[in-house]
Amino acid sequence: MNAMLATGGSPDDLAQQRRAFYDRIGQAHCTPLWEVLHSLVTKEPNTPCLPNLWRWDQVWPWLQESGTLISAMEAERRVLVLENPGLRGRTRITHSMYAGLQLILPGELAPSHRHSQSALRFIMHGAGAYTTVDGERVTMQVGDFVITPSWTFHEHGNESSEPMVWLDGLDLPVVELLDAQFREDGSRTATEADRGANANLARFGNTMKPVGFRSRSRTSPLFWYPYERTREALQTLRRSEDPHACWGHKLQYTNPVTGDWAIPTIGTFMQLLPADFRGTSYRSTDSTVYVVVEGEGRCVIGEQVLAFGPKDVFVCPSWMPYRLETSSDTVLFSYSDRPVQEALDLWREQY
Ligand code: GTQ
Repeated sequence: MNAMLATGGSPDDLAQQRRAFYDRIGQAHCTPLWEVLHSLVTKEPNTPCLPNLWRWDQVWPWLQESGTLISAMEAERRVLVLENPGLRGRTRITHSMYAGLQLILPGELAPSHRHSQSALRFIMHGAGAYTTVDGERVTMQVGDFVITPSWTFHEHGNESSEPMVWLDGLDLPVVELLDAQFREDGSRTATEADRGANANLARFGNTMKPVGFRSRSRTSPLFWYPYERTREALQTLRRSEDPHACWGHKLQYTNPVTGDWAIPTIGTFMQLLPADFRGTSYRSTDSTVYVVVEGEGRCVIGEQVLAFGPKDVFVCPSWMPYRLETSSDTVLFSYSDRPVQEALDLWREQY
């Protein structure tokens, strides 16, 4: 027997001695690594995140019901959070990303505030509601991708005659992990300083920028990426190149001034999969949230087949292989923490 080990006792004695030792050092907030080493430093990602699909047909009536129970003003943000089944109670769709469906009814206003978290809006239903970014108003259409950069005042309003729903994607869990969150209520109202997003698109949306422009943040100065343009780009690609075996025709949204990600903490993408596409298996370390814009198909992941249609949302956890298949032309928006992983030299993919 090793001379350094406590000698003379039975295995039971040793187990008891160890437990007593752990208790003793535990009182001073110390704990032995060897009891947890292999669940801590795992061979591969060991995410609690599970694959799941949220069907629009199921959540839309609940969104409408939420509209009868609380106003946008009272709620501040009237949102149904999409909570990953493996992360219940933790207000997130993946370990690192938040997703919620926000409803704003005709005539409503969701009041101004700002926070450290970055947000994206991906428009799913309705037409003509707006959001503001430091007083600049964007009127949103289905399929548009809109950025609310970190620490910019934003409010949402609906002067149209129909309800509007968009998906909110935020980096809340990342900012929480880092304990770097701040928030502040705003006093701006929709009537002040609304200049319209067309000027934003004119400044930054044409592979040009205003002379003398200097960025003050890493977030894209372009905050509105209209679907019309994205859709046309994908359609043009489809005519000029073969689809990638895993992801079809796929573009990532960029900050047009730096060429880097549009949001420093959230990678955003749009892809077109032709009808009857049979994607090959793919996996990556960034758990990914998909929003179906157009088309029908399925995501085959593990033992599950997630059959999707327009406005459904589904999630593919880190490092789980999955295949995308379609029955009609399909457009998918997606987002993940890829920029964070890339910045830290952690991101991996395999196909
Ligand atoms: O619109 O500002 O879904 O602050 C969660 C937190 C939306 C928003 C959310 C937020 C917002």
